[in-house]
Amino acid sequence: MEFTFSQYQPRHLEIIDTTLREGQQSSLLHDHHKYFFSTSDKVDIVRSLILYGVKFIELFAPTVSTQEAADFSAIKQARDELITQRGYTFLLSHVRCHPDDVESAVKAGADGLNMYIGTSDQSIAHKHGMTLNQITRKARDLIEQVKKSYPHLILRFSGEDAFRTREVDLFRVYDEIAPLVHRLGTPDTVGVATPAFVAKRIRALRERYPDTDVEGHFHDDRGYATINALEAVQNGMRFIQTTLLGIGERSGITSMTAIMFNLFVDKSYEKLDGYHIRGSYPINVFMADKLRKLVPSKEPVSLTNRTHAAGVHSKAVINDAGTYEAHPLDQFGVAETEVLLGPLSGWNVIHYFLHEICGFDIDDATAKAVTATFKKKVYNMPPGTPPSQVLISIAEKDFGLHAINVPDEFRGAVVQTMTDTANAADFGEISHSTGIILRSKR
Ligand code: HCA
Ligand code: CU
Repeated sequence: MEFTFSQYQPRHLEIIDTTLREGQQSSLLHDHHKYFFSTSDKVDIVRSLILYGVKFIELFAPTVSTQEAADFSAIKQARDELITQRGYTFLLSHVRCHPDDVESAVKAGADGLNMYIGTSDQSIAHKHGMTLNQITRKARDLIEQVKKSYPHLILRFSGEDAFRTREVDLFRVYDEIAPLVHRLGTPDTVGVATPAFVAKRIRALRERYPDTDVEGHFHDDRGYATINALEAVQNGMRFIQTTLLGIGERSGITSMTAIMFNLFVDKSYEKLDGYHIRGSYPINVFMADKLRKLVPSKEPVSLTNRTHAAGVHSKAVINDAGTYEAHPLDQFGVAETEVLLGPLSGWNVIHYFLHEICGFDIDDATAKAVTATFKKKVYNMPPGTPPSQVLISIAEKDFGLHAINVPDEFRGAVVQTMTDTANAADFGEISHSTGIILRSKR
């Protein structure tokens, strides 16, 4: 049976993931000589997002390349396989207001179209040269045509560079388009918006178009992608575009788990309805692994925020983790039991643990070899042995790894606690040759 958007009751917050569209425009893919995600990477990413609870996934228009067109059907199949388990997930195609893009998306089986045309002076002068009247007419004619031919599609229209578009200009275009679409986008294409500006703009749009949802997409050029998204959501924006780890063009956009985490801290629990927040750190590690990098230290849902290096801090943390950990990161899966070390750990996690946390001098190839040994031994661990202890022993005894020299004042320091209860009896302390102590759940 066909499922349509009209049967769907949107939640308080709907994440529109654009890791495979905006995210693929990230220079990180080039830095890591990867350039694009493989088909199986894409399928894995889509599956993870669906299991996390995301219901809207944005993809490129199939006209972008033959590879993107081919991948669309692989992604669609992965989506279909999860319908029974997780419900329906809508695949949206990011299209220019151009019939070729629209036709290709419809043919590929997209559930909706995310259409856009630049509306700022900069877009008008340097991108397409159309006047606001021409933009409006072009978008309106195409959308009316699309609605007639494909009434089931979910439609969104964005004035690209909306935050450098004067409010009167945006209204002039949106007044005509709003009655025709489900959502109006407000992309901060070049990352100029401030939280106060976002609040004002979103309130104005909500007031003028009370029957049309607004959608956000905030670039991080000023480091405001998280706070701007939060401000928008708190001012009535229901749909927000994010990517895993916030990857995207230049410094990227809002990270999915960063906004989820902040909503939790702000007690906006109703907005987290239907999302598997405990899967937040696992999905970040998974994405980092796909990018051949570590979860960035600036990512709120990261192990870094549970890592304590300074001796005085560590001492306090031993007494009570709350001294330097104000936030419930364990609820977001930053806990050893969720992700860190076990038979399913990838070599990236093992590398992260041994290099970043234990301070071992270890390269990628050795990390892969250690991982293989660990996976064999971890199944034979006696109950109650922390996996970290097994791993450290493999690194030191089987591979002869040496720790980077740790200055005396930090020896005896606790670098990490991954504790999610206050019961000290649950915790073990592991020392290794660096003289640093890890404190983790037994
Ligand atoms: C782009 C620009 C875009 C579009 C966002 C949107 C932006 O790369 O095409 O469609 O709402 O930041 O404006 O990502
Ligand atoms: Cu963008």
